[in-house]
Amino acid sequence: MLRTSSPILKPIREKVEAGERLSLEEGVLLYSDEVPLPELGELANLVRERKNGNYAYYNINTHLNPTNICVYRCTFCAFRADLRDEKGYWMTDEQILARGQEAVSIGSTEMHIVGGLHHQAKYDDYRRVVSLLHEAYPSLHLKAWTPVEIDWFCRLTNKSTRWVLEDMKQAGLGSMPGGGAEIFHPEVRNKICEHKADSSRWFDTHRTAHELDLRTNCTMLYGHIEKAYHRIDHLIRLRELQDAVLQEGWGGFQTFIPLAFHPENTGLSHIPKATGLMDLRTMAISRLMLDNVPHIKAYWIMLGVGTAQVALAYGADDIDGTVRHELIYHDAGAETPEALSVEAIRSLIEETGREPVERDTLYRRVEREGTQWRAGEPIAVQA
Ligand code: V47
Repeated sequence: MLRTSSPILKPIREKVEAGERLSLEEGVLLYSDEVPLPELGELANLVRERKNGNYAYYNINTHLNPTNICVYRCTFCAFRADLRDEKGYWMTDEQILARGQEAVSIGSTEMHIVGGLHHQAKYDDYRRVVSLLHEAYPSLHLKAWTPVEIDWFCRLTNKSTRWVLEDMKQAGLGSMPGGGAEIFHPEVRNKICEHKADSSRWFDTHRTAHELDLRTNCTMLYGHIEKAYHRIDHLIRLRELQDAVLQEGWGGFQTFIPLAFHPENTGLSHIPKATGLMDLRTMAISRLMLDNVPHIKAYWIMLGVGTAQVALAYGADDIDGTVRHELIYHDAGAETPEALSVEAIRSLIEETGREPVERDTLYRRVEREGTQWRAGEPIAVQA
């Protein structure tokens, strides 16, 4: 039973307590200023603790962006570069392998790989990023490419999504991150990233990945030109795909990550960054709407460490990782550190009263001695 009870939330509170699903209208209502944030947080926390108890997960991970050169010009992106830009780069094999070596030497279990769509690179150049790392460092889980890259690879090869995913899996792909989702509703998507993979391509790719036994994440980019309706529509589309893939008996989405837009150095630099209260509200609403996704991540790089800590009481159960070499948010003005030590991440979780649990990408408990580790049992959560 919850402590507080404002009349506007009464019907929603009753549904959440009974484990019933919230509608689009109810989701939009939760964005109203009349809904008190602490009470919303309390409801989201109820669901969070039902699914994940007192655990707060983190991993030891490293990022790799093989290139920032991109044929697309998404208005929200500060990372991309033109072909002849001074800041444009394509990483050499030596640089990629050095990043893998660095990752393994600090005990990383995961490499998060995404990049631009280089005008002149071939499919094999992208495949090679995965195969090089997988062959040299087979214990490193490669969480790579979004449907935007996969769609591009389909065009480069003239092959199907299934072919590309199967081929990447053979090269060493372990799972897919949640990026490229932005906002699915065409009223917004057509304004912020009109050329890249649309919502149906995004969903087809994840569905195919799930069918091929690849787990994936999902995201939502908020705090730009979208309205509450577009956010809730986005969450419901994700919930529907998850229903469908779980129905098939496939693994589906593991984690949802709400991503606050960072305006610096982007085509939308006039838009102020979302406030901490908006971040917490979106975290809580995400937890309440996505009743079939096991984890909600408070990505500390994007939220800032303080808000990420509070988010662990507003629906989030995961804080991402120690992270190294993150560029997408830092190019867009993020003031968070480049990385956190394991001690720092554990102690910031402990300070919130939660129990830190090191997980691998597939949410198995990590058993470790220094930089050597093995995946233990899956961490039990309620589906
Ligand atoms: O798709 C790009 C977003 C995403 C900006 O799966 C921006 O574990 C804010 O998906 N301001 C990529 N956001 C990052 C991503 C992600 C991050 C952490 C963990 C996982 C995971 C996935 O970043 C893009 C886009 O939505 N983005 N530019 C910006 N200026």
